[in-house]
Amino acid sequence: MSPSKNTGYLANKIRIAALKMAHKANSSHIGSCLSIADIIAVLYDRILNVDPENPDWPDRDRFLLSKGHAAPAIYAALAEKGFFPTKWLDDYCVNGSPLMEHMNHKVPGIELSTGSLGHALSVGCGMALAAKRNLQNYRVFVLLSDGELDEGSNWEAILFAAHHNLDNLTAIVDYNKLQGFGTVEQVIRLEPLTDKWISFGWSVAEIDGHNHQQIFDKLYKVPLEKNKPTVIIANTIKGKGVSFMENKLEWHYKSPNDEQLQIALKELEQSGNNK
Ligand SMILES: Cc1ncc(C[n+]2csc(CCOP(=O)(O)OP(=O)(O)O)c2C)c(N)n1
Ligand SMILES: [Mg+2]
Repeated sequence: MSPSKNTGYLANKIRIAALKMAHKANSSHIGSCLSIADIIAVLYDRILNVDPENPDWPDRDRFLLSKGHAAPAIYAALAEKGFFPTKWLDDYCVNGSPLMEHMNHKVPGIELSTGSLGHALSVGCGMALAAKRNLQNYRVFVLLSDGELDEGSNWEAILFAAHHNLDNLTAIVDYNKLQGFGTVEQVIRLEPLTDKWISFGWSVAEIDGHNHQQIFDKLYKVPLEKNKPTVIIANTIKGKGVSFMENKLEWHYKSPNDEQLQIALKELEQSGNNK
């Protein structure tokens, strides 16, 4: 199996929409959105079993964005998949719009409001355990950031998931090696990250988080081992796809001005549907 030919197009759409939202709202976190655009495109293309016509369907897969500051990437994907009209994206961060700066569960297709880092993996554990106890077949996917792993609550959830054999739970770590105020290595080092998850009883795979085939190959096969939760450590580049934003700390908080937006859009248009 392969990802569909649509994922390159979808990832590009997500990047373009997120840039426009950040520019118009003068908001932060564009680097964080660009970092996960490829993972989100593959997830919403063929991995997540969700239905835009029936977003609360009880057996749907659950997707939680723990790094809720990257909400525009999810809003863009949901609009593109038909959960709500694309026009809503124009009102990102506008008073009264459901598209709040961080993830808002009142938006169709969003399971959990996030933005305060460190919470969604615990919620995901509860959802996964509930599925087991209620004999439901849905899966739970939680996308975490690397800086977020500094929060101790994650490590409680990591212990809990392994203890309860939650093989219907998959964590994905957006390992872009940058946080808000420095590199992960400078702030609190995570290495050896793979060994840490293994020692906590998880099944681990490491991938290039911008390679659609690699993202698909692992996500399509989860759980990677029976009775164990899975974590995919996705090596990524913060700001990926816009040359002057790639791997630059400042684009965690900065918003593109008119000229920067035009340059960024041009670059993305030229790269086009190339995955
Ligand atoms: C509990 C909590 N503390 C602090 C913040 C402020 N904050 C927003 S993003 C961020 C760090 C971003 O780095 P990382 O977690 O690696 O996310 P990335 O954008 O690189 O994916 C911080 C500290 C927050 N949202 N929640
Ligand atoms: Mg990071």
